[in-house]
Amino acid sequence: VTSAATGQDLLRRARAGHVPSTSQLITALEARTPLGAAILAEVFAAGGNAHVVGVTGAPGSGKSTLVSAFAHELRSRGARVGIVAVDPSSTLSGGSILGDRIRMQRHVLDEGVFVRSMSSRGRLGGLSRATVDAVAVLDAAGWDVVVVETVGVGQADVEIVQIAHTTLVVSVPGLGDDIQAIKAGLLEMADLHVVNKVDRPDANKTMAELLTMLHLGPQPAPGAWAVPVLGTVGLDGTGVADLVDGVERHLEWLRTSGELERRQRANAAARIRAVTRDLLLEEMDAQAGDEFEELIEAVASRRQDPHSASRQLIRSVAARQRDLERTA
Ligand SMILES: Nc1nc2c(ncn2[C@@H]2O[C@H](COP(=O)(O)OP(=O)(O)OP(=O)(O)O)[C@@H](O)[C@H]2O)c(=O)[nH]1
Ligand SMILES: [Mg+2]
Repeated sequence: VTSAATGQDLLRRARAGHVPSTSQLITALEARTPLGAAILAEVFAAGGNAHVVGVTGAPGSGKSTLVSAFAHELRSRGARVGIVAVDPSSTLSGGSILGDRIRMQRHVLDEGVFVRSMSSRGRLGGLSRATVDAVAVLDAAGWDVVVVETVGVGQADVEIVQIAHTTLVVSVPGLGDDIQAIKAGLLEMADLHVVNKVDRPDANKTMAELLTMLHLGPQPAPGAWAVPVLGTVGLDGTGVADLVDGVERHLEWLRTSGELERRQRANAAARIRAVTRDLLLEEMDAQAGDEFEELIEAVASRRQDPHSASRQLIRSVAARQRDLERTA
C-alpha cells in the first residue's frame, strides 16, 4: 500500500468523523512522513469550511480555561470543535501542556471536541508549520470551528492573524502595564477583545480602558466591524454565550462585507511566503553543504559579498530542484 493510498484512507475516515484518523493525520504531517507529504494537497483541497478562531493574550490570562468554556458552549449549539493549543517553547513546561490537558479533561469523553497540544519549541517565534497543518487537517476533516491558542508573546501573535478568520485577544483586569502592552502590540489585531477573570476587582475599569483606547483610534468606517470588548469568567462560563454570539456575528460580517475573501487572499500570500522561506532554508541545508561552506569562506574573507553569495545559493538550490524533478 502506498503512502498516498493510506493517507487517502485516513482522510476519508477522518472526514467520516473518525477521531483517531484525524489525530494520525496531524501526527503524519507534524513528523513530515512520506504519508504526510503525500496527503497534504488533498487535505488542503478538502478544507475551507471551518471557522478558524485565534485566541491570544498574556501568559496565564486564562486562555485555555476560556477556550474550554468556549468549546463547551459551541457544543451545546451543535458545532464540532477542534482545538490546537500551541505551547510556548519554554523548557519549564511539559507542565503547561499537562495543565492544558487537565483543563480540557471535561471534553475527553466528548467525540465532538478534539484537543491537540503542540510545542512551539525549536522555533525562534511564530507559528510552526505543524500548527498551520493541524488546522488544515481539522478543517478538512469537517470540524466546524477550529480554535488556535497561542501565548501572547512575540511573533506567534502576529502570525495567528494570518490563519485565523477571527482573532480574540484576552486580557485580565487590574494590570495597568498589561493594557499598555496590549496597546503596543495586540490592540490592532483583535476582532474581539475579551477581558477574562471579570470576577476579579477592577474588571469594569479595565474594560472601560480598553474601550477608550479603541475609540482613540480611527473611527470605523460605515459598515466596518466595530470591535467589542466582552467580559468573561472562563472558570464558570459567565459571558461565554455572549462571546460565542460575538464570534458568530463576526463570521457573518466577514461573509457579507467581502472581508472574508480579502483575508483568505492575505492568508494564502502569508503561507506561500512562510513555506517558501522554510523550504529554501531547508534545501540549502540539505543540498548545498559544500558550496555553503565555500561561500562562508568567501564572505568571511571578503572575497565575496553576502548578497551575491545568497543569490548564488538560491540558484544552486533551484538547479538541484529541477534536476530532482526531472529524475523523479
Ligand atoms: N479568577 C479567575 N481565574 C481564572 C479564570 N480563568 C482562568 N483562571 C485561572 O487562571 C489560571 C491560568 O489559566 P489558563 O487557562 O492556564 O491560562 P492560559 O492563558 O491558558 O495560560 P498559558 O497557556 O500558560 O499562557 C488558572 O489557574 C485558571 O484557573 C477566571 O475567569 N477567573
Ligand atoms: Mg494555555
